[in-house]
Amino acid sequence: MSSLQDLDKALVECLIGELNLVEIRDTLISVAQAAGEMMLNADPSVDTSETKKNSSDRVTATDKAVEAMVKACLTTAYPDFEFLGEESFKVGQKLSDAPTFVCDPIDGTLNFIHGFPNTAVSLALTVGKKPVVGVVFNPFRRELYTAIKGQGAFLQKPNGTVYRLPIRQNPDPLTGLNGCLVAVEWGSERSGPNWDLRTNTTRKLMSAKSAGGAMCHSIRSSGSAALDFCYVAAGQMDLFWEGGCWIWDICAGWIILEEAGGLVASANPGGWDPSLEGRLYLAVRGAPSGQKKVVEELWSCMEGKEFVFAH
Ligand code: LIP
Repeated sequence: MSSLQDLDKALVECLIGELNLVEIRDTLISVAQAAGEMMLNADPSVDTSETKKNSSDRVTATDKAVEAMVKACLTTAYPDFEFLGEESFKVGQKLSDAPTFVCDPIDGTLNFIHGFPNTAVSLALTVGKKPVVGVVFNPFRRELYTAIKGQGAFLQKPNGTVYRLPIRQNPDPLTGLNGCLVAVEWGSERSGPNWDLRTNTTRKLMSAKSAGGAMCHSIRSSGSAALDFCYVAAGQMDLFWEGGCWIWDICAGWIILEEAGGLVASANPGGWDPSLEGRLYLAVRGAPSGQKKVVEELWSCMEGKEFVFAH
């Protein structure tokens, strides 16, 4: 690493050191719980939701109201921090090195609209373009995932029991995709080369080895990238692969996964150091061995093709 990069790293570490990350986490938890109440008190429906890019890319008034509440609370409590949210995002907006709150007010909006209880508010803090605090709260299941850089990742269940993640503190090795439960999400882009890559790769993941496939145990699509990252962090899923979702979907889940011993590679082959804003994510659970093996095996299922997305 060059001396300039060392300097940047030292500056970022110094900046992080000046922040009270426990206080920030606790603030994000309080705000997430307030967001959860708004979600539980809402009465969403397909008819009252609006479309974005197409009929499967939807937003509700609750998404917008939750983000407005989150932004008001956090910019009041931390006026010098920046804010990046799904519903107020401007095309071309980029993370700076400054402390920045990253907000997905309702991750799994389609689930929210249809009443499928796999929906969460996802809140994170980044410094130097890296996540340092993450909070993901599913109010329908009352499950709260949290992490602070260097201080571990945790799941609080509805009865108040708190588990350090992964739930099994001595996870099994990863021996190959044929022993894995893989989360994939489908996005809203349903034609073109990205769609073909998504469907062809998923078919290959599921197909028998005799047909050239990976014969994974199965795939799951929960509808929320934020919760998929948390399920991988908990060790309940082995991998999560998606290209096309956004920084707000995964930022909190990213630090929760890292603090649970997991790693994030790119959804495209060969990317071992993906950026938060790259829209290309392959999350792998913590394991004593085999993480890189299953990453490379999944990449081989893409048969030399790659996702291409605008930023
Ligand atoms: C969703 C993501 C999911 C993706 C969906 C959607 P939203 O986020 O969590 O991974 O496949 O298209 O973007 O829009 O519900 O916040």
